[in-house]
Amino acid sequence: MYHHPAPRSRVISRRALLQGGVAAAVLGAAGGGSLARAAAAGATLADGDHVSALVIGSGYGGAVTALRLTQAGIATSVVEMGMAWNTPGPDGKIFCNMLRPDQRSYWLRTSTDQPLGYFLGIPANKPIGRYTGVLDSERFSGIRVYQGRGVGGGSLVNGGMAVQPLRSYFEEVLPSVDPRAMYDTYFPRANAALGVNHIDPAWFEAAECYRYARLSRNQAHASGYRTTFVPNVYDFTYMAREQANTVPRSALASEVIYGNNYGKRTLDKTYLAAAAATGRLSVTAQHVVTAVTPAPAGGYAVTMTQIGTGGEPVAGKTVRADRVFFAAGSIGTSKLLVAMKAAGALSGLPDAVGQGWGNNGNVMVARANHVWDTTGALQAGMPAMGIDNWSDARGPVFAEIAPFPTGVELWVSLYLAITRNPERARFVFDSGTGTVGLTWRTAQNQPAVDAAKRVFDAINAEQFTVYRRDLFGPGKIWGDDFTYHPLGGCILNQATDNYGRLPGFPGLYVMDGSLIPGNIGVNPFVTITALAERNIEKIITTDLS
Ligand code: FAE
Repeated sequence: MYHHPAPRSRVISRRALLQGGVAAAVLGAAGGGSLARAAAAGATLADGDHVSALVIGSGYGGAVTALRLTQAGIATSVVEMGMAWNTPGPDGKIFCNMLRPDQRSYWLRTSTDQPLGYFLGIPANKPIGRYTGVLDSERFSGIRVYQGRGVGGGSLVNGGMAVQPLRSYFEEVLPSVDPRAMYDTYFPRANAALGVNHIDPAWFEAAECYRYARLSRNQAHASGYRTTFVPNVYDFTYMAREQANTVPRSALASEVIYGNNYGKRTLDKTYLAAAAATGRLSVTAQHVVTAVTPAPAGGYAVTMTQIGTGGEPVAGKTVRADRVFFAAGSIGTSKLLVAMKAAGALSGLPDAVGQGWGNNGNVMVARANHVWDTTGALQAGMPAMGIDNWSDARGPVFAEIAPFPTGVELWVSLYLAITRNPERARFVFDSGTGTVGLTWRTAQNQPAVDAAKRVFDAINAEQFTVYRRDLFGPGKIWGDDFTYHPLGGCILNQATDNYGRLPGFPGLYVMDGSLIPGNIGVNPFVTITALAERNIEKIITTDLS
């Protein structure tokens, strides 16, 4: 067992929170005892509590909401289904790496479900213990959706790439949002609070761990494509010390999608730590919200199940909240709202709820290099460069140059392409099973494959190289049946008003990636963060003061 069991009483939970991720992170970030005391001020929710603001989910939307509400003087309770990742396991690490995945890697699975599930066409997944691990690969009929689970949401597992969308595309995707305010105020605010930093180009040119990126860049340039550096929330100065072997390695030790033990500025170290420092935050981990209904006494009744590390129910609780902020991610928020609408609990929600979901045009692909084109055995897990072919009218592509950090030379160049895929799906309640499904079919990702194929066919032709056909399935070139970037399902100014308010239900708000219409052209968390900053500012000034 790597983590203390879920708290059972307010007294224990206070102590748990003191030891907990947020407090530890605050201490780690600022070294201040007063901040630790502030974090301890919030206790885990108990059955029958009445709170002023409850936030469902602790990813980007939830963390922004928690910080700005607490700063405005409002006591805020965050409920998170995943664990507070703060206690080292027997190996002394909080997270496991990608080469030796154990129970900490996946959310309630008995084997890993790697994005690259094969090697030489042979299944590469490994058995693991069933545990509330940090990465969920949630399976719908036509797509697997990867999501972070834990206090910090997707920030715990993602590649840290912090990219602002092209302004013209942002204006097209979210036409009801004032772009000037976004680009002058909210993107800069988000980047600052997230701790976004830029790689030193001179260091990049020399670093062994980015040999793979330089090779892909040079090959892209030879075919006439532009590349661009990608900012990140991973501390590049820490990475330089990793390369110099003066600190414990994380990005250089095959740590990414199952968590980073060092170097990454995850939300528990940034937004949530700052919220805890106000003394007005409580974080209730390992609690799954299952229902939100209008409460007879006013506000909303939020029903949740406390779970143990095997996913087993430990206790049921209902809390009354004056205001509820849905920040459970595109999938989590959409599923909850669609289920509540179908159950009649929130039957007046607009029909647009559950619509407009997209995969951000994600598709992965790998190329096989010539033996003299080495990618390096040591590869930084944090991508730092992308191929920018977004201006191609025949099929825009922004392809990050992804690592394949196995620790040995494999001559593989890997890419995650973000394309402009117009296909959309919707969430549907199945009254037979009581679950919510997603209508996405794998074939809907063909536009993404077509756009990426144009770029990588050209690079292969120029380099006299071929695609790898063994990593996504036997004979399968395209990783087209999963996404890291679920977006939409509760679109701004359609399912909500222009600031995330759910019409007809005063005090209900949507704050996360479900607001974004399916495709934003770049990695999405900076946009999710900045949009949440914009919306919560409006909500605080107009609804809460
Ligand atoms: P999210 O961060 O998913 O937070 C939602 C939280 O709600 C999660 O912690 C859930 O556990 C929790 N939750 C869900 N349902 C419930 C419930 N019923 N009760 C209680 N809690 C619940 O949402 N994006 C980038 O911009 N750059 C990258 O480099 C990048 N790399 C990625 C790599 C991987 C492997 C993955 C999976 C994602 C990556 N992303 C990246 C996507 C990014 O992490 C994602 O867009 C954001 O995390 C979404 O933020 P939200 O606030 O919408």
